[in-house]
Amino acid sequence: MARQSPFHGVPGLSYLARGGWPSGAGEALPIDPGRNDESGHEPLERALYRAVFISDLHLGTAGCQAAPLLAFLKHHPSHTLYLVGDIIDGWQLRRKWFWPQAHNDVVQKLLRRSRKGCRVVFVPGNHDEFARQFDGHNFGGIEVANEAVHTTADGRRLWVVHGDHFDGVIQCAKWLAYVGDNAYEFTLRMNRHLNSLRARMGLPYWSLSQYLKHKVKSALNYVTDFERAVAAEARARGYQGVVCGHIHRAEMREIDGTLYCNDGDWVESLTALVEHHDGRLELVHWGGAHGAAMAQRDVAPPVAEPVAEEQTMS
Ligand SMILES: [Mn+2]
Repeated sequence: MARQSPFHGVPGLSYLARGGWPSGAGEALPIDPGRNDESGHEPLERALYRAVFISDLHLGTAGCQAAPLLAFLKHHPSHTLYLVGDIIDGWQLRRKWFWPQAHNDVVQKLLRRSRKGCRVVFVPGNHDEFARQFDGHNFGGIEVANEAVHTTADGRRLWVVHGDHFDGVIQCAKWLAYVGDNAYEFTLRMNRHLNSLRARMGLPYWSLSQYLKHKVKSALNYVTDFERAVAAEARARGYQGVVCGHIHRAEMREIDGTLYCNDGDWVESLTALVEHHDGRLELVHWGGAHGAAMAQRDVAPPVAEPVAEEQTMS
């Protein structure tokens, strides 16, 4: 039976094709890329990327940036797509049902991508831990795996895991309370009000911002500890690197000889990790700054700009 291209009819691709589709394929899109599995079986035709990793979409919350995410997915077809946890926010949905059409569109897009031949692997996180009981099962073609191993085109084995298990290891699960620029700016405004009130009450100045700076610093220590702990575990398990999410902080660097990649999130930073066909890994930030992405999402599709290029592995 004839199978269509996995990206047949996806408008974003013709946009990319105009921008210079490799090997002069023009509007003719790849047909049946096949499955890119651990057996080393290479797809017959090329999608734009060998693999794409995204995490922390938090579908089901108002914070989820579904529109830029849909635009990103359109423009980043791949042979394999890893969903590295916190895709659907079961914690929030239990509290309050929030499911706009755009969130449905994301789920539909993921299912459609799988139907059209892209291998989609869902590695559940803590916010969608309900899915962990389905380890090894398959839903609409989407494989559920509590952890996965991705082998890059240049033969490196990367451990793919959400990362929440390391919260316990570093004993600081409350980090989220202290990060986020918006919350920080808000507290700086609060500081002014607080101190004008204190002045009227005859109390001395007390710096909320100093206090919070200290808190932010401990949050940064948390991030570093998290990164080191995850990389050390990957190394102990014999992998050359790790891809995770969870802390909403995109990063790619070597830690003691192990490649640490965090694909970021789709709440604030709008970042993803992509693997090129030669095995080169790259962090992409959709549409530059968050504000720019918000401004552009209803106008022209932004072009993802690389935010970090991988250091050569020793
Ligand atoms: Mn998480």
